[in-house]
Amino acid sequence: MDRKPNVEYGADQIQILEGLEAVRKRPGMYIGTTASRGLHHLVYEIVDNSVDEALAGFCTEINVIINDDNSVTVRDNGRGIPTGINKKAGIPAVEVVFTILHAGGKFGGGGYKVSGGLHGVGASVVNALSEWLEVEIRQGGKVYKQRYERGKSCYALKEIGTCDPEETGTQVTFLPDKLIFTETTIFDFEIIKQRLREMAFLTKGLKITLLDDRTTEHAKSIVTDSMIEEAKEALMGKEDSAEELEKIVNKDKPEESKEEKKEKKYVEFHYEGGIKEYVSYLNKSKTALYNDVLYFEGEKNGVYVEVAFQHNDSYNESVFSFVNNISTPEGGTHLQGFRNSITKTFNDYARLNKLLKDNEQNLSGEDIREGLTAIISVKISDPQFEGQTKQKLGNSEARGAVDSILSEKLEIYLEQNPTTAKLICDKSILAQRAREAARKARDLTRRKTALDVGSLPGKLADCSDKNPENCEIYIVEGDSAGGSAKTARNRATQAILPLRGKILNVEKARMDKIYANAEIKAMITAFGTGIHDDFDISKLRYHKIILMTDADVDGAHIATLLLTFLYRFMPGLIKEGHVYLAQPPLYKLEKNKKVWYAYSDEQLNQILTEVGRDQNNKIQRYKGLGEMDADQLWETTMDPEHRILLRVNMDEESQSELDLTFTTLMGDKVEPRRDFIEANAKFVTNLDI
Ligand code: TSJ
Repeated sequence: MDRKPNVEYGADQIQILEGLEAVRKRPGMYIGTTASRGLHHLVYEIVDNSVDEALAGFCTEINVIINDDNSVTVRDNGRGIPTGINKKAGIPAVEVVFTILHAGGKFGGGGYKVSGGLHGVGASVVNALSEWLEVEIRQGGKVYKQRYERGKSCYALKEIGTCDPEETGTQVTFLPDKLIFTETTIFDFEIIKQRLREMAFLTKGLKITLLDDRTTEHAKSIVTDSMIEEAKEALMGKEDSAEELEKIVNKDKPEESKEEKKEKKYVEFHYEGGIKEYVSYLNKSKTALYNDVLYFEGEKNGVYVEVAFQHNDSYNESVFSFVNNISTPEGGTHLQGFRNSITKTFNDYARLNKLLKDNEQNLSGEDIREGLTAIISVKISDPQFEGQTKQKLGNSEARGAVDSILSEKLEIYLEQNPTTAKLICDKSILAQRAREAARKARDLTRRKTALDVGSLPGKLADCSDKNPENCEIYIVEGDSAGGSAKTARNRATQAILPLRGKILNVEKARMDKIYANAEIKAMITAFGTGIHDDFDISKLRYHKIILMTDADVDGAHIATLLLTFLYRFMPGLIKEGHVYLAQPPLYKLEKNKKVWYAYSDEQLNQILTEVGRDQNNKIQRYKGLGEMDADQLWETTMDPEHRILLRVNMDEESQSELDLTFTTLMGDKVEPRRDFIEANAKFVTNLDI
């Protein structure tokens, strides 16, 4: 096989290479980041093309495979990327797709293109950022192939065989370039799985499969600076190469953990009901208010609209909007259209049917959306994204299209289903009353706080530094641990807020009760940002919010309750990476007047291997923070020089999956919760040492 790069470049090719060289020079401009998130974007970028083919009506199945060498294969049964010569470029259309920037989907077709946000930059970007990429096309009974290395074609598109003329499609395999993705080139099955599930829900009828074909797993090790220093010392004079360092860092690990055989994994997503099934999926751990998931679709002014929703008996709004299969966490015109429509339609219905009396106030949108799970999905040929993160739809025609299609069809539905209509109206009226009570409670606390100056919570031991960037607040479970933490802390930069007793589960409480809760009030005033629509991150008083709970099941539960509160009331704190979990040690080991702390069972074993498993080893298992004195707490958990913090992040997870995480963990139904906890020890996070 001819694998040496094609070296005879014409003027066009030189331009092409300059284009792709620009991508390799500034990958962040094209995929946002070269960390894990950007790596996974490569997969979505390729899959989006196959989804476009499905939306155009020519593809019914997409297969994604993570191969053992960490390359990824995406295959579809569409028409196959056109192989004929593109007149303008003078090369096959498929080569245009892979070598010319922004050439994706500019020819032929019709229908709606998936392009916007960080997606839609095209297959050429993936090609430029891959060590190698191979494309295989089945078309007209022939199989075509081309290979590229770091964006450069290795040979012209060639026929490599024949096939059944009925059998058509495109297959792309690529290996992300380690020179670009320096942080990691290892794909995460769960991350890809979630996005593919979302894609399948949003494209009804399309079957998407994912196979993790990797069987070797190179155990991830956490290598600290001190380990590297030790390794360097041990090397003493030998060549200081990365390889040598790695050998030394790995040498003390038990043999079997270096390379582990792992199971292949496979999932299939195929939803004939599309977003209607999406809503059922999101409500599976909740109690639905009625059996139906309402579903409406239609097209107006070039906007294809789909809406599905169902109420549950919780108090949270879980509404997710998409444009061309891309999540719009900041909403936009399509979401406005949805909100206008349901507010107007339910008020009209309630008035007409005397569920709201003439002297009663209109229901607010918020009242109607209490306990609502909804998906709004629009497809539009020229989406305009606005806002700082370009995640907000701007096209004004989408507002009108969603509003009028939904209003017209929802009105008819309500007339034909009076039982469901009444259940929704009754719940909204209850929400209206609770909102009124909450407003009164809130006004009361406002008035009270207006009286005492500064009005920070009494239990808060604040820090003296006034620059929030330098400041951290420890939220500590229990008064006794709170006391040790107050003694141990650095008073200049570390504030301590001890919390007593059980934290209110905000998933199960209405606003009036939440506002009356002392612990929650204390956190809100201490942080300074306000909540919900009033949230203002510029008012944040501490750039690190550190949850410090016992290293046991109860501690984990309390941390989860706190995270749920933060997620529902101040998601911006998590999004912006201000929330951390402290990691208290599990064990203390003493020998010959030296002390080690271990943060996991594996680490304890590792230390024991190092120091020898002698009789006189003194091992203490910490059951709670309270067992440590102030010095120990400082040394192990609070000293910025030595502590381990886990940063809580939410950017790699889809919004709806995160919502599901919290409702599953904190909701009423026991079964899904148990399944979930067994399946995932997740939430978190990356290490911030
Ligand atoms: F672009 C790509 F390489 F990323 C890619 C494209 C990757 C994969 C896995 C699939 C595809 C792809 C493209 N699947 N199907 C298509 N279809 C077309 O490119 C196509 C085919 C026919 C016509 C036509 O008008 O006849 C138009 C298009 C856009």
